Amino acid sequence: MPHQKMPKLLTSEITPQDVYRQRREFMRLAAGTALGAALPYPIFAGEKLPDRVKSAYELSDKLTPYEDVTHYNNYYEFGTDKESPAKTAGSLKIRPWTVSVEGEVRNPKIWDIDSLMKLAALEDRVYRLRCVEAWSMVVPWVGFPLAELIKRAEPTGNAKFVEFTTLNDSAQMPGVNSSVLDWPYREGLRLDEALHPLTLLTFGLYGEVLPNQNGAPVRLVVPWKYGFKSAKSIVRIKFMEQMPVSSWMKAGPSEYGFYSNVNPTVDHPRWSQAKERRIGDFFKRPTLPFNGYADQVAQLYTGMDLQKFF
Ligand SMILES: Nc1nc2c(c(=O)[nH]1)N[C@H]1C(S)=C(S)[C@@H](COP(=O)(O)O)O[C@H]1N2
Ligand SMILES: [Mo]
Repeated sequence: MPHQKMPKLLTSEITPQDVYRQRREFMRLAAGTALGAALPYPIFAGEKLPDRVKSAYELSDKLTPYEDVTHYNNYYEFGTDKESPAKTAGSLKIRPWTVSVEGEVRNPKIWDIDSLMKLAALEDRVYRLRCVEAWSMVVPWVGFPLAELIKRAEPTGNAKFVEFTTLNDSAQMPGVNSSVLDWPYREGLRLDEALHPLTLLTFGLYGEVLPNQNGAPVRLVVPWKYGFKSAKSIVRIKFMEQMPVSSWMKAGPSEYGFYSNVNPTVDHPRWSQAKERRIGDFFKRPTLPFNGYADQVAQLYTGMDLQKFF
């Protein structure tokens, strides 16, 4: 590509975020020359996350390449096709960012994202992500158990469920002008699911800060449930007595239940859930109950009819 010209930015297009990013880049270069100077905490996509403790959840599955994990996405706030988020999510401003922890808790708190990231030791955790559309990936996420945050919030005896809400800003998210879902994107878990050690509050993947299209600056990963339970770019975590109604339940109550545990024996009304295609594979493989995490999570549902509570 010889002589390809870089588009020149109009002054009006330079956002405070661009200025901030430039200043950080400058600080980083300066810190590199002054031995021992502390580097700014990583916040932008592609920056390396600091040292992480070894995960207790090793998987032997082959990792899905970084390129696929970051260019084949579901993030309807940035369009409904899989290629769109990687192209358009650059408009999401990830600083300043706060996450409000509220509702049925003794310690409600508005967390600044940087303090939240430093709350507990980050871990690398390889998890399967399985979409309801029958494709799956294996992703090395970086985060810490959501339970760490929940403990600090001290849920009251009335807290039975947790609701997660995504940012809803049409200035940054072109997709929310469409009525494909009821915005803001909302998802929910039962409190014991949210407290399960597999449930990850996620800040990165492949050892780096999350790209915007994967849900920067903080998202959920619930590996035994269909991908849509793992809400991206979270601004609110609310503890409730009543079961929250998620955006997908609202969009199609007969198609998307509250639990949404990966279950090869419960079909989506319009297609089978018995098999899945690992991104990059040619042949489909059988889908495993609870996405392969039955040993860890099946006991959360003893006595429940999972055909009814799908
Ligand atoms: N806010 C928000 N979160 C979301 C979605 C979305 O459209 N908006 N899509 C969900 C779906 S359907 C899937 S499969 C996963 C995809 O995550 P990934 O793009 O990081 O692979 O994100 C989930 N979280
Ligand atoms: Mo999905």
